[in-house]
Amino acid sequence: MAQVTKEQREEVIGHFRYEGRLTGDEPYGSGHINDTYLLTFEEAGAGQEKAILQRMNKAVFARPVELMENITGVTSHLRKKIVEHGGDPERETLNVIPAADGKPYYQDSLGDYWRSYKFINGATSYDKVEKSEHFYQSAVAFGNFQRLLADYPAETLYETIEGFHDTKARFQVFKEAVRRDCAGRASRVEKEIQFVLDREETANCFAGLLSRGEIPIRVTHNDTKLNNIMIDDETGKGICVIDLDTVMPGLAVNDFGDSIRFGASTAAEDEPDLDKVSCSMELFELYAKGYIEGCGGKLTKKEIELMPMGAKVMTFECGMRFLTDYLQGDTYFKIHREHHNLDRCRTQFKLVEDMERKWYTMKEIIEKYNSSLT
Ligand code: ADP
Ligand code: GN1
Ligand code: MG
Repeated sequence: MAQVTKEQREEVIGHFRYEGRLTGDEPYGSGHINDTYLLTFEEAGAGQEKAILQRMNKAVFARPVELMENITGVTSHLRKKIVEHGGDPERETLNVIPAADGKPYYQDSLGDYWRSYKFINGATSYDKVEKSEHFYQSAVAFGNFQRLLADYPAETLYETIEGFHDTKARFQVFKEAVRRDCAGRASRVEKEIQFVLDREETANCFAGLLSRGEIPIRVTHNDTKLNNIMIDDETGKGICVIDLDTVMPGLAVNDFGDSIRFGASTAAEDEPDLDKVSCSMELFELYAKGYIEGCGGKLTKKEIELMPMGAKVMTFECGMRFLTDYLQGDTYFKIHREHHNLDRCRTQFKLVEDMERKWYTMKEIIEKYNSSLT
């Protein structure tokens, strides 16, 4: 997508209902998809107010109006439950700031879609586990999110990205990208291509279980990276689940697995030194414990049993997606250096290998929690 210009942002900011004088406007966060800005406003007597402003990526999200309908539906549902439980709905769920015309988005004169959220003060989104307790608290928060949305009418949610975690279909897209080799890069990543081709069974695993009715479709987040949780600076608790673009019907094991892929790794997602990359069994166990607790009995025994598979499938899928994008010339994920997607792909495959090595340890950990449930 074209870069956002200052003029474009000025137009957009003028079309939201903000109070006070704009004193700050800067790029924010480390997401790979949308363009996020932190806005600061000063109001005489009232002090400083902050807001998040985002340009939605229209190449990735083809129907932003439907997407925002999902988000307003889900956040209203969460707000009601948070209030019922005596929580603070200003901090524990995202709050959409409407545009001047009352809509939850604004379409600018270039055709781009924008939305804005109240800024959650006194909380941090972490790109890496700094304290293991944070990771545990993020698990409880994602589990709670699952529990609070268990009675949300899934059939009213739009599929914002078709087949988002259909790993089986993504495997076919990958093979096609190899065949086309439109960026002329396939010959330099033969090893990585073979790594994917050797694991078709992993790619097909959940499609098979779903078709046999062995696992249920639930309302899921589908992008459960640690940096999509706000951790309270004082209490260290996971207070709010953010980045709701991909909330749609999906699999709880994938939500679990995506968190492990990102947060239980001993290195950053794009670490070039693969010796630093492994899957920590301590963090895996901590997250499993927190997620099962947070879900509050909503998961079936089968879903819990499949948690190691969720971790492996999500890590494999993400590595395959990075490699597909690399082969297609880096058109999907934002990159910040040459071969960035290849570095990302390699960390994911290193993690998959490590999980394969530690398979029985992961199974044992999960079995321990599963057998203690009635
Ligand atoms: P992306 O889809 O690009 O990952 P996110 O919605 O996750 O975008 O936002 C990017 C970053 O902006 C987050 O990781 C977080 O640091 C910050 N952020 C997003 N929404 C809020 C909010 N309401 N309050 C405070 N920070 C936020
Ligand atoms: C993207 O938007 P962000 O950075 O939270 C991607 C996820 C990937 C992740 C890898 C809509 O998430 O699916 O797992 O990058 N989101 C979308 O870091 O494709
Ligand atoms: Mg994000």
